[in-house]
Amino acid sequence: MHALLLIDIQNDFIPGGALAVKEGDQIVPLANSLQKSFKLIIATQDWHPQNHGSFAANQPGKNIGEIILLNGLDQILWPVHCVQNTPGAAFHPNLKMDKINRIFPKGTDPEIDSYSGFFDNGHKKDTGLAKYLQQNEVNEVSICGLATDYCVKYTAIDAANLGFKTNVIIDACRGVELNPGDIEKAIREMKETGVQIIESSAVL
Ligand code: VGL
Ligand code: ZN
Repeated sequence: MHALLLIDIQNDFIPGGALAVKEGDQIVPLANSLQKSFKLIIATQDWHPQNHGSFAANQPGKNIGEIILLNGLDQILWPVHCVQNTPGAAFHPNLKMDKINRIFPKGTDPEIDSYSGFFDNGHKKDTGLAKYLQQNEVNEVSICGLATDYCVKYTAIDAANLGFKTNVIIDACRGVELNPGDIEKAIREMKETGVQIIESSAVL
């Protein structure tokens, strides 16, 4: 079984949102068309409590973009985003939802961030996604969504390391690019882990 993973296609990552990814909205039509090629479709949802430690607003004297230690792990401080049950955390209104089999929330523990759809950033707790894929006899995953250099990258690297044949549909992803070159670097790191970088035309 080959599953499609839609990563964090949420309002806060779309232009106008709290942590807007440039051209983030442009992937939505592709994410919808891609669904026609898959029988198993999974979405991840960044789903933070208001007091999440990755929010600069919760770290007195610290600014967005600064790196702090959060429970022993380097943590980039982000604007308040994807707070549970707020419009920013909702999926993009044009994202086709009726064929999505399961949604995996992540980033729910205020003490640790979770870029990957599989594990938190310390690899201490898992979301249940790996088990769900195994139960559905998935051996291959194709990944698209937001953001290339964070949640897409970490999800893809975990998938490859878990033994899934892993593809990232790169034209159906957009990145944050906090520093110039971050997207290229993410692509390099994914390739080094055995992730295949493909175009949607190879699937559609
Ligand atoms: C993400 C930063 C913080 C992402 C989530 O979805 O790539 N990036 N939280
Ligand atoms: Zn987040």
